[in-house]
Parts: sequence; C-alpha cells; structure tokens
Amino acid sequence: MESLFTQFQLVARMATDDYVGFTFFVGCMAMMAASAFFFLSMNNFDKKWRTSILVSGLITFIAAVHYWYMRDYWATNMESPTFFRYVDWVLTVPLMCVEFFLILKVAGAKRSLMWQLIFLSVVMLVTGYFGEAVQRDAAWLWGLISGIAYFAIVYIIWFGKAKQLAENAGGNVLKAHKTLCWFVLVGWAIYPLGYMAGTPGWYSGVADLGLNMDVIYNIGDAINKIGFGLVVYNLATQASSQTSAA
Ligand SMILES: *C/C=C(C)/C=C/C=C(C)/C=C/C1=C(C)CCCC1(C)C
Repeated sequence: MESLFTQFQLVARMATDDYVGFTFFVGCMAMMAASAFFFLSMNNFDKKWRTSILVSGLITFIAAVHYWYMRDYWATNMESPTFFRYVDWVLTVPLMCVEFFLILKVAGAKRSLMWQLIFLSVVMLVTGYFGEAVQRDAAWLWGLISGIAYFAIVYIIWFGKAKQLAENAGGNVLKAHKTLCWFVLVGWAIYPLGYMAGTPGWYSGVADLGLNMDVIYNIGDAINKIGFGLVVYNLATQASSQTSAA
C-alpha cells in the first residue's frame, strides 16, 4: 500500500526551501485569480474598452495554464521548464504588444505599428530560446541579439511612433501609456537578469549572487502580466466613468 501511494503520488512534496516550486505554485494561483478578475469585470466597461480587458485576461489565463504545467514539470523533474516557459512568452508577450495598439487605437494607431512590435517581441524571444536551450555556449551572443530587439521595442514605445500617438491622445490614454512604458523598461529588464543567472557566460557572477533563473522569471511574470493588466483595467475604469458621467 505504502509503495502504491508513493508511486502514484498525486501531489508532489515540496521542500520548505524550494523557492522555485513555491513561486511556480503561487504564480499559478495568482494568474488564475487575475484571469477571473479581468474576465468577470469585462462587462462593467464601455464597449470600446472590453477588448482591452479581454486581452488582459487572456494574457494571465494563458500564463495560468502554462504555470500549471511548469509547476508540475518542476515538481517532477526539478529542472527548468524552458520549453513551456518560452511557449508561454511567445503567446503572451505579443498580446502585450496588441494591448499597446488597442489603447492607442483611439489616437489612430495603425496595425503596422502592432505588427512591428509583435515581430520584434518574437525575435527577442526566439533568440532568447536559442541561447537558453539550443546553443548555450553562445548564450551571450543570442542574449545580445535578443537585447537589441528588446531595446528596439523600448525605443518605439518611449520615443517613436507609439509615443507620438499617445501624446495625440492625451489624458488617461497618455498616462496609461507612460505607465506601460515603465513596465517595459523596468519590469521587462528583470528577464535578462534571470537569463544571466541561468546561462553560462562572462556574466556568471549573477548566478554567484545566489539568484535563481526561474525565481527571477516567476517574479517578473507576476509583476508584468498582472500589473500590465491592472494598468489597462485602471484606464478602462477611468475612461468609462467619464463617458457615463457626461
Ligand atoms: C509575460 C512575459 C514577459 C513580459 C516576458 C518578457 C521577456 C523578456 C523581456 C525577455 C527578454 C530577454 C532579453 C532581453 C535578453 C535575454 C533573453 C531574454 C529572452 C530573457
């Protein structure tokens, strides 16, 4: 009987110092709760904001499903779930680019801007995956290419076309755009840190600080996916109350 139980254990044991396992578990729960929150609040907003809230919910929902698998994968193998991690990102990060486009649509944003951001984000992630999973010897080089794509995104939203559109829109849209810009500049910068902690290279000192790649990624995801969604939620709340007051 004993052995049957250990063989078919449904819930993995978790060591008290398993920070990776812990952050996967909490991350999973947080993403689920955030998705319920965004989906259920959708109908409180004016029609034109509903798609933005829907996308916020999709981002955390897609992450919740991947966290479910990553939590399991880690508990079973005690190994980074690199594949699931990047599948999650390659779906959710482009959706964050869509979010930028959706809020700037009121100022006349074109689809080409959205596709440009999506393209750069995919380049950033695919090259990151190569460095982490395929050619770890050249992780620094893949990380560098990924970093260039990242800075191209930062440039477009901070100083380029997206910034111009946000300024044309003004008001709440401009404020929300600015906050999202900070998320990308500071919040997204958490990820290259995780990458440096988890891949070999001249920067290996980062790993010596005792930082773990998956813990860093998990914290980054919680901040960025849920935080990003809340900024959009806030914008939709303010914009909807203004129109109903008018
Ligand atoms: C929800 C997931 C998000 C917002 C993921 C963002 C990921 C990045 C900004 C990753 C960036 C990377 C670099 C800039 C260089 C090293 C490789 C990456 C992929 C970790």
